[in-house]
Amino acid sequence: MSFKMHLLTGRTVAVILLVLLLLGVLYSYIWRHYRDGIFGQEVRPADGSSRVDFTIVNHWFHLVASDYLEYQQPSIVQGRTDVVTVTPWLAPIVWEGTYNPQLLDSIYRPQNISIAATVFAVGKYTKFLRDFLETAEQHFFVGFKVHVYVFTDRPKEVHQVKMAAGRQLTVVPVPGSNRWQEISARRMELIQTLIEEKLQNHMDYIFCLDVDSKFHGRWGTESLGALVAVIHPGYYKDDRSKFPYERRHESTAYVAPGKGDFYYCGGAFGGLLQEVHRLANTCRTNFEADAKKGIEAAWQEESHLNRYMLINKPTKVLSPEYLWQDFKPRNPEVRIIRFSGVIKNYADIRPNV
Ligand code: 48C
Repeated sequence: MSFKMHLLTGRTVAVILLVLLLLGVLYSYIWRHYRDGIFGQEVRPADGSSRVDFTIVNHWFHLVASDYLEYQQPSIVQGRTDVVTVTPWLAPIVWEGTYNPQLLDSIYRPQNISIAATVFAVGKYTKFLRDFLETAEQHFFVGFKVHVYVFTDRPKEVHQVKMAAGRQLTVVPVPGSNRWQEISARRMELIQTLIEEKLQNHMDYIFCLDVDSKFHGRWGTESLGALVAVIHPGYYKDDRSKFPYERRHESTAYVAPGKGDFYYCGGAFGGLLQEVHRLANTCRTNFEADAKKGIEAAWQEESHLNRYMLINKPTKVLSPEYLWQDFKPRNPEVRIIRFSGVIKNYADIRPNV
């Protein structure tokens, strides 16, 4: 074979070897990446045996209790018999006396979690901010990193509340409106945008709360979950046929007769950022679709939230302790009122301009 032929064959062999080498590198990269997945890393101890060490990436999967805490032995045969504490889809229903606050705080404190809270005070509703903010400092996730976002068209009227270390407040200016329905409904869009533009990758949880309310008792780590709903104090003993759902099937918030789990309130909901983002985005999209057809659901975004939660079951349900109404006498099963809507003189706060 001529010298030229030898050269050609040599080059061909070299190219084939190079391609094989690259394929080998690519294959091992893909295999390693695939094998590690999102929940665990393959750890190869010195002896070469392979052990998969699952590193839990989500803190709410992994509840590590501290060793030092002494607490009363829990029981699975003795507990509250006057209320139901779990839903048919096995989500906890949080009532006083069904959990240990110190144990929960000792689990969550080392995880350094952060909680955002949104509150809207548009128009004359700024008058509720002082009590809302002052009582939040006393009861809402005390001892944890909290960032309150106040949406208002009157930034100068936001009460300057003294906040503990690790807690802060940001005022978000928004345009006013002379329709309270519009203000209430617009919250979903503003929550969605806030999560997209400011909160994602910075905060872990978010709770969205009505401003015309005050805290009276602990609201803390017992309320944490992926998607958290609060049962409305006005309907928690009623048959679902009495729930004020949107009943026009033209509306995207429609709930058919004979359907429904619990009636949830629009004035308090929360959960992991990505879950609340999905809820807010869905409610906003559906609200806008209705508006295009000239439909406004019976109770605005609360109707859309109830439709959403009927399909996307909440992973934790808070009892009416978490949003009562001051004008209602306290029922015996409500051992503590944690957060409650204040009595309002609508002449004072409407119209809104
Ligand atoms: O900020 C206002 N201004 C209004 O004029 C009307 C409603 N709102 C916000 O929307 C407040 O944050 C209210 O808490 C919320 C709607 N909820 C209520 O009006 C009663 N809690 C049902």
